[in-house]
Amino acid sequence: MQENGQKKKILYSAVQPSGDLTIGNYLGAIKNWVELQEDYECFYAMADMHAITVRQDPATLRRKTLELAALYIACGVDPEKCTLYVQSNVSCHAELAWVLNTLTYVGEMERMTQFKDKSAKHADNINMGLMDYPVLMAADILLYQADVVPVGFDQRQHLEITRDIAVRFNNRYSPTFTVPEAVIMKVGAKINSLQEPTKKMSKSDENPNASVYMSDDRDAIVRKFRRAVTDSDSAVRFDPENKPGVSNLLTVYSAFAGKSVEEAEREFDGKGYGDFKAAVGEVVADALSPIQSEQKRILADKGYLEGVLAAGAERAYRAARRTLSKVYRKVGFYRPEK
Ligand code: ATP
Ligand code: LTN
Repeated sequence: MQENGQKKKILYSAVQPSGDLTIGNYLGAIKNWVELQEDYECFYAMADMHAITVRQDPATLRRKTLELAALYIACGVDPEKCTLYVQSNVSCHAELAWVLNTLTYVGEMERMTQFKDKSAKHADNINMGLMDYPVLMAADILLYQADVVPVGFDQRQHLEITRDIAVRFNNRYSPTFTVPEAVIMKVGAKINSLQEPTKKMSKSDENPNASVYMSDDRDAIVRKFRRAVTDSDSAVRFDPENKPGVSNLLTVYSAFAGKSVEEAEREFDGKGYGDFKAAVGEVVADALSPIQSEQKRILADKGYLEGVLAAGAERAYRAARRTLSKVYRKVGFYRPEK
């Protein structure tokens, strides 16, 4: 309940515990979650069921799931205010995805940009799960009747298909799902690679210099920004079309320093790329260092983290089950009275 007695709107988001998170994941998603948690009833998941659509080492996946939970909390997600849980702990996700599959067309899934990209990248493992990924994501969101879903720019298409599936179900049966809105921030929704600044920064990039990881130490951070690809002119000016490298660094700097891009441009007016890149490295390292120590502290407290995730799974299950029971009734699944 809000102070004015109105029910809070519902927010849902998730990140896959695959690989090490980059500052793109942080700026595009998690940083905004922290800002939004005061105003919404929030559900934040570790999407391990999505992660296995590409091959994962089991022990690593389990470890990364806990590390991701600790990272959410270290970034400021408050488990007292939000429901934080592991996707596979709530069986309703897979169950709703099955029903939604029957309202989704193969052609639609084949056209998804991420499916095409990941199929090209993992040509030896184009599995059904990879293709069905957006339907599972729709199930995640619709189970909780989410009003808003804060994600980075690359997830926009998945949100569109989620809305289509929700409307389709509501029309075929009767109003059941809230049709969610994507929340894509103006700054930080697409952080690009430091080596190929027209491509998104990705946690699965093979070149370690292309991405800054949330776990990188100060030396690595400063070094990666120093080596970031820029153009040959030397003005620190925001112009994504002609100066993608510098513009990407200005976005990173302004997001971490809490300044507007214009302010950042003024600050580096007349200074060369060397000074600018060093300043970006410092501001990012200063921001990440307390998050890293906090994550380490939380991970060492196994009992605490387990308690948070057990309570989160239970709360999530209760909300999800309510929606799933409604869905099963509407599609005509028989259930014995006793
Ligand atoms: P992968 O590269 O392994 O496919 P990913 O880095 O895209 O993974 P996800 O778990 O798919 O990571 O995404 C988690 C969240 O981070 C999503 O909301 C996504 O939109 C956001 N995100 C990912 N990369 C960026 C980026 N470069 N800039 C801004 N947001 C991003
Ligand atoms: N596919 C998302 C992760 C994700 C997600 C979700 C995001 C899984 N389920 C539900 C928002 C809502 C990604 O960011 N790659």
